[in-house]
Amino acid sequence: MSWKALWIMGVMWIAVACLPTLRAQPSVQSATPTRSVYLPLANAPGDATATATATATATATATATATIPTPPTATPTALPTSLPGAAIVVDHTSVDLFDRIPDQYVAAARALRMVFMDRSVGQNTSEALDCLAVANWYDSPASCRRDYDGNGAVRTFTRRDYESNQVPARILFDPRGGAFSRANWVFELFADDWQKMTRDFIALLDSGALPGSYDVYAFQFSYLNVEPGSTIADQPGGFFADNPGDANDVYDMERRLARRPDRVFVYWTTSLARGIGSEEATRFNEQMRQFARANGKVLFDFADIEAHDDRGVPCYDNRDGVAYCTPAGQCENYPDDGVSWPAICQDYTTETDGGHLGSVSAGKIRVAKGLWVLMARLAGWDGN
Ligand SMILES: [Ca+2]
Ligand SMILES: [Ca+2]
Ligand SMILES: [Ca+2]
Repeated sequence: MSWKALWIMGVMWIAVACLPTLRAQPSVQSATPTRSVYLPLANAPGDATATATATATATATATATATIPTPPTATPTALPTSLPGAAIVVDHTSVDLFDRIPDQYVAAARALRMVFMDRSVGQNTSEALDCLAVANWYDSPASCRRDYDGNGAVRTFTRRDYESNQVPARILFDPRGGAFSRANWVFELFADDWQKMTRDFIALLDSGALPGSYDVYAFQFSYLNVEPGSTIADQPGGFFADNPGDANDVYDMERRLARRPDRVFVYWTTSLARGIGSEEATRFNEQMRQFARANGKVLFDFADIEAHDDRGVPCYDNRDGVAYCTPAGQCENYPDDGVSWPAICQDYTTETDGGHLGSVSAGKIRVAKGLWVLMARLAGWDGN
């Protein structure tokens, strides 16, 4: 499949995203699994030893660009380091490492060619990568410089605020003069119900469209894939169950990924919303973490970053007996349902039930920092 076809599919997915979420589930999911979910997988990519030819140099990338680049067409190169035999996990405790990435690993990370596929929150993530790619903090788009003031309103901070040290730390970053170019990191829209996403991603692997010339690749299930009623975490039947038949679970995906040990597939936990916060989201993301640990996978724990504020305090769903009103005056005041499911912090979105990251900046800045930490680790940084 060509990238043009992929782009057209992305447009179609946008259209699909506007339709009601599909709930119908294939009957095959009630069948008994033949393998339990957390067994280490044989022949996983993480077991392979990479034949590394390091070509990641500081000269490999241009200065920051605000537009999504066209996919690289250069000859593939191997990753500059051996693939990790043990899991690399980037979660909310990793975000502050962003400031400690050595310059040489910033350069190596930006030379890696990466593609991630996702729904609307992925677009937010892509925009957040653009935030970090500026030469000066105050040059970033306004959507990178917003935070709540003390009264629940949203304020855009400016160069004047920056120069008088009035900018909240959680929306600040040091762009090192434009070192964080994401020109080699491509975002593609990818959205549907979880079964079709799994099937479609496997089809992309089978056709050779992915990883293509990329070093690192990923897709994320969105919070709409883990809303109440989702079967994604079912045992049997869910993504981490060994379901009968092909192209319907992680085992089928892993068989394909194992054919490209010279590439890194990064698993992501889901995005979260104020209302999702759900049992399904919590179970799926916990399954993801256990799977990654048990199999030595690379995990970007997006949900964990979203569900902790910048001081590390966990955040839970909006059915909490706490009223919230958006700056535009739309309010929710759901009664406390007695259960606390991890959810995106209200600090990171102005939505009452959703979880988009553009209206206030702290969440998406933290996500983008975390992604840089992950890419630097893949580029060989030990994280210390
Ligand atoms: Ca299967
Ligand atoms: Ca509430
Ligand atoms: Ca609750």
